[in-house]
Formats: sequence, structure tokens, C-alpha cells
Amino acid sequence: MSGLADALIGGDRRALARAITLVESTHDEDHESAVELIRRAMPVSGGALRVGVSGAPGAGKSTMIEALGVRLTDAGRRVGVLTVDPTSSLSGGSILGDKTRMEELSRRDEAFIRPSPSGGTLGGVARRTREAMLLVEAWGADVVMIETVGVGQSEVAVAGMVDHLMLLISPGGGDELQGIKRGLMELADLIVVNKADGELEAAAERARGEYAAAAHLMRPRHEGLPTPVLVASALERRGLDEVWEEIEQRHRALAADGRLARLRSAQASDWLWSEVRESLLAAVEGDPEASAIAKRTEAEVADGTAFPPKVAREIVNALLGRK
Ligand SMILES: Nc1nc2c(ncn2[C@@H]2O[C@H](COP(=O)(O)OP(=O)(O)O)[C@@H](O)[C@H]2O)c(=O)[nH]1
Ligand SMILES: [Mg+2]
Repeated sequence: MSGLADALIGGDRRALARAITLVESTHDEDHESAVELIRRAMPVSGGALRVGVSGAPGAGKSTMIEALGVRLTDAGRRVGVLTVDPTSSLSGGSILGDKTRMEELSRRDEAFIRPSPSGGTLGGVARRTREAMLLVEAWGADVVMIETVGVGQSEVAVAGMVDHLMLLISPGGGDELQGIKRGLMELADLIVVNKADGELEAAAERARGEYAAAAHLMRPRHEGLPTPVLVASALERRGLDEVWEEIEQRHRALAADGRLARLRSAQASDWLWSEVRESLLAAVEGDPEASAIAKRTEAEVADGTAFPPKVAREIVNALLGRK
């Protein structure tokens, strides 16, 4: 175990893959080594610029991440790519022209790509992604990019673990302004209209105008840093310098005045509370009496004959062994 931690921190990519597998393991006998591994990794993590990439399926998230990743590794930087996809256990991870494999990037020694752990709730998937991010940073990543599937809840989870969230829009892809939830736009630090190439180029410019107007009316996530709307083609790898420069510029601004540190500590305390919620839920499920009450009363709650707050209290009391 300590050999694995040393190899990981020494920058060994295979050790990183094994470390993540260990942390994702649901076997009880792995639990202690996983905790020990994370304990070793924590002090040397946190050094990466963390970017989330969200947007509807097919918007080009994987293509964009690969294109940015290739440029970054060309420039000598280490890149980790993770995904949060609570649906991956159902769909086998193959949604809409998926490029998750990122073949060109995956051949680079300076890149590490790991798809979402399969199975489990969003909370569980997000937790494991978060732990994987720490390990990727301990391995020495300069940049971590996390792809979400376009399902509202997973973007919230990713927004809670990255420094910057990029929202990708695909013009004419059916997710124009009206279709994108406003809430999603408000989570975004920057918006990129992708696929500005070929027949879609004009549509992309139009979409940029619409989004810029809408973004202008929103309260920016960080004061004094309005949400920019850029156009790019991940496929033809155009506009990417501007996208990356924007991210770095924001990063410098937030790091310079302490806002980045505050953002990360707020995220860490949110993480704590979501762990508490997850653990409590797991405890309820694992407690025979509490879970029996939950099962027995679920139907009554559903048809309106039982009052959820009262039942919830009974469940918690049963868990705590109180009457
Ligand atoms: N024309 C064009 N197609 C793109 C671009 N980026 C991605 N695509 C295509 O859109 C489809 C979905 O891309 P993918 O990266 O898997 O989208 P994701 O579901 O958001 O990860 C694939 O067929 C890509 O080749 C782009 O910039 N221009
Ligand atoms: Mg994808």
C-alpha cells in the first residue's frame, strides 16, 4: 500500500490507475487501504486547475476535452480527465456519438483518462470522482477536467468540485437558449458555443449573440468577472487558445485575491455535509428497524395517507435507537 502511494506520488501512471481502482472498490477489505491512500495523497493534492465541462449529450464535451488536453500536454502539462455520469451503469456509457475514449489524448503519457465509476447514486459517483481527482492531483496533474452528462443534477455535483465550469452549447443541436435551463447557465463560469465550423458556423455566431445577451442579464458567479460567451470548433480545433486563455485569466484573478481559496474551502465543507447525508442514508438502509419503517410507510407516503416529516422522524429515531 505504502509502495503504491509512493509510486503514485512519484508520478507513475499505472500506480494512479491502481490507486483509483482501490478507492472505487466496494470490497470491505479494501476500505482501510483506500482511506490510507487518500490520507497520503491529500497533502500533495490541490495543485491542479480544475475545470468542469457540461452541456447536453452530443454538444462536444469529450471532443473539447480531448482537444484542450492535447494542447496542454503538447505544452508539457499533465492532464487528468474524469467524468461524472450517474447513468453510465445503465447506458454502458455510450450516449450519442460518445467520444469518451479520447483516443489521441489517451496515448499521451502526460494524460490520464478515467471514465465515471459505474453504479450507484449520483452522490456515490460524485464522491468517487472527487476522490479520484485528489489522486490525479497527487500524481502530478496540472489540469483536471471533469465531464458531466447533460443531466441537471450531475452538473451541480461537478460545479461543487471544480474551480471553473464551462458550459458547451451546440448550435442547431436542439439545445438553444430556450431549451437550456437558466439554472445551468447560472452555474457556468464561461459559455462556449461549439461546432462553429462548416454549415453550423453562422448558427454558432447567432447563438453566441443570444447567449451573450442572456448572460449579460445574469448575476455573474464572481463579482467583476462576467460570464463570457465564446465560439469554438473542438473538431477543427479552432478558438481553443481563446477558451483556455479565458480560463487561465479567470484562474489568476480568483487566485490573486483569495477567492479561489475561499471557493475551495466552501466546497470542502459542502463535501463534508454531503458525506454526512450519504452516510446517514446508508445507515438507514443498513438498519433493519429503520429500513423496515421506511419500506412499510413508503406507499402510504406516496398515496398521501402518511405525513413525510413524521415518518422521517420515526425512521431517524429508529436509527438512533430512540422511541
Ligand atoms: N462539426 C462539429 N462536430 C463536433 C464538434 N465537436 C464535437 N462534434 C461531434 O459531435 C458528436 C458528439 O461529440 P462528443 O464529444 O461525444 O459530445 P459529448 O456527448 O458532449 O461528449 C461527435 O460526433 C463529434 O464528432 C465540433 O466542433 N464541430
Ligand atoms: Mg462525452
